Amino acid sequence: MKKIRAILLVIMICATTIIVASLQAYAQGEKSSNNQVLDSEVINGFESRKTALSSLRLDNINKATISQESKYVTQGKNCLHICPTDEPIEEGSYYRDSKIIFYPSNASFKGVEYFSIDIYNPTEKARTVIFAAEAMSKEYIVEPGANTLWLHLDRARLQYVYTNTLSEISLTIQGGDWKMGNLELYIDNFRCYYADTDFVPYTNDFSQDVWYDFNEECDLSWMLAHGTIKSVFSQPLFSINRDISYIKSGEGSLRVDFRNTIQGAQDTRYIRTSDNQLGNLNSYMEKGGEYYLSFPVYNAYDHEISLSVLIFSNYNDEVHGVSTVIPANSWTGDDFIVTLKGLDEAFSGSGLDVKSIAFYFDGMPDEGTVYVDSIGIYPIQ
Ligand SMILES: [Ca+2]
Ligand SMILES: [Ca+2]
Repeated sequence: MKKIRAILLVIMICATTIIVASLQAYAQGEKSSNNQVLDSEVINGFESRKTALSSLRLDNINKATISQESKYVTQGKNCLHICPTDEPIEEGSYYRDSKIIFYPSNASFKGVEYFSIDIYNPTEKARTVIFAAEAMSKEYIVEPGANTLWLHLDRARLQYVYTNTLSEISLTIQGGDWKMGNLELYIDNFRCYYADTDFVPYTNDFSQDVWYDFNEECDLSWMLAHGTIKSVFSQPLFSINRDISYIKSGEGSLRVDFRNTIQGAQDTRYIRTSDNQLGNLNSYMEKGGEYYLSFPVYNAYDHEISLSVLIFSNYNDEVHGVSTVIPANSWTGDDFIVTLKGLDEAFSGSGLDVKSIAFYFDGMPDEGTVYVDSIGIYPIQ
């Protein structure tokens, strides 16, 4: 029995050593990929007010200063201290989201695989923040005390990173009720980590009849929130769904979570395809035009909702549209289509230069989910 205890003790000590070693590596800001420690570079260490602030833009942040408090510094001697909310404007009021935009200038972004940033929250309330680089963004809860946020760049999605044109990286702190108390954060050690792996550039094949089947994570790159977005924390959230209950074709569908603002107001219920990322409709007209556009949508709300699908021309006009009502927990009907000939008429024979297809949902003040299975063009049987 003693022997077993001794063995267990050795195992426990070994396990603890491994955990401590990993935590130390983590605390030192190292990031490994395939067990290799990646090279990293400090993008902003907030060492002097001049260097820290010359590469930043602060929106809605009343106070940003350089702090020397060693408790909060994780790199060099100084860090950035921000207080987006000094005092409430009036009882019951909310303060807005606060955004810090970094304009990186001292690092090449060729091959960047991760960004990281250390945030110390000296208050007792957890805060919600979004760390974003172009189309890649992630929501985090910043707990009281020390936090390190890691943003993984899906380089297949962000091919343009390789042209070094990553124009801004941002950290947005969610606004809230002033009763939550003062918002105060310390930020330091904003770093990028270079990749040691290759990636396969992603392209969408628009020569096929199904332009989007939402089978790949990369397909998320081609859909956007549309209309006036009230907050990044409540804009529509896109993800690839794998639950076959909400798939009509292929292996995935686009899941869209519609959300409300922290004050309970409805954020935009509109989404659309990226500009000029569709197949060539004129080529289908040349083949006789006996085709239709199809875009099955599932309503996962427990009540009926309305949907209008609008086709935008290159001149940004809503040229053509169709509307329907989708019952609770149902797909749009098979007749919810746009015929190519109908579209051609709407374009008055000037050529089918379609810029974007937009989905305008309506009748859902509450938060909920819809799924878009695919967007494609099919021959009329
Ligand atoms: Ca520093
Ligand atoms: Ca699909």
